[in-house]
Amino acid sequence: MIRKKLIAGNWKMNKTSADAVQLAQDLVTEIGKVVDIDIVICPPFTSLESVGKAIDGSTVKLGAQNMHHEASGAFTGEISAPMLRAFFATHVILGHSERRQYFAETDAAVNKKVIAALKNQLRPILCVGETLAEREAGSTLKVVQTQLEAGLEGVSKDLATSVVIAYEPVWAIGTGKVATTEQAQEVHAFIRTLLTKLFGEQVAQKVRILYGGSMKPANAPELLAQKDIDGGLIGGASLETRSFVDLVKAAV
Ligand code: 3PY
Repeated sequence: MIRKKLIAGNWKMNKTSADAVQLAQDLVTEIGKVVDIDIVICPPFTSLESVGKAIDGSTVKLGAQNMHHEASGAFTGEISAPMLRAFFATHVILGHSERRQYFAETDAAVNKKVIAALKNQLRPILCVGETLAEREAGSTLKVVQTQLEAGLEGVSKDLATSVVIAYEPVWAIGTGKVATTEQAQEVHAFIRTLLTKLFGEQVAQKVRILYGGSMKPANAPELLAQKDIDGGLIGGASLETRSFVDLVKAAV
C-alpha cells in the first residue's frame, strides 16, 4: 500500500494576518502546484480566511489548530467545525500536546472533537505522544495506546481513513530534540498495529501517521524513509518559506 505523504505546518500562535498571507503567497509560488504529496498549512484562526484566499487555486490545503465539538452556542472564544468549513478548511489539528498541557484537554474532549470534525467533513489530525517522564518510566506505548483508543472511540471503519494520526513525543516539541528514527518508527508501527486491531488491516494501511516534534529539512529524509512514517506535522520549521519548502521537497 502506497500512502500519499502529507506535510502539515502547525503555525501555532504566530503571525499576524498580513504576515500569514505573505508566507502563504510565498508557499504558493514555490510549492503551490505539488500534487505528489498533500500539503496543509494551519494558521491561527485570525488568518484562516485570508490564508484560505491566498492559497485558493493552488494544491495547498487549509487546516485549523483546534475547534469546539459543538456546532454553535454559548462557548465564548471558541470556533466550531461549520465555521472552519465556511473558510474551506479541510483539516483540523486535535489534541495537540500543548492543548492537553496548557488547556487541560482530556482524551474524552479530544474524542468529541474528532467525532464532530468527521461529521463536518473535516479530516482530524489527532495528536498523541508521551512526555519525557512517561518515556523514561517505560510507558510510551501505553500512553500512546490510551490516547489513540480514547481519541478514536466511536469512529466508524468507513470514516477512519479520513483520520490522520500525528505521533508527537512531547519531549521533542520545541526543544530541538528529535526522536531517533528507530524510536519514531517503533511507535508508528505500534500505532499501525493498534489501528489494525480497531479497524482491520485494509483501513490501517490507508491511515497516514505523521511524525511531529522538531522535524526539520536536515532530519526529514531519514524520518520520512521509515516504513510507517507518512509525513510530518511541522512546528517551527513551518514558519519560514525556505525550511517548509525544503521539508516538502524531502517528502516528494
Ligand atoms: C512541533 O514540531 O513543535 C510541533 O509541535 C508540531 O505540531
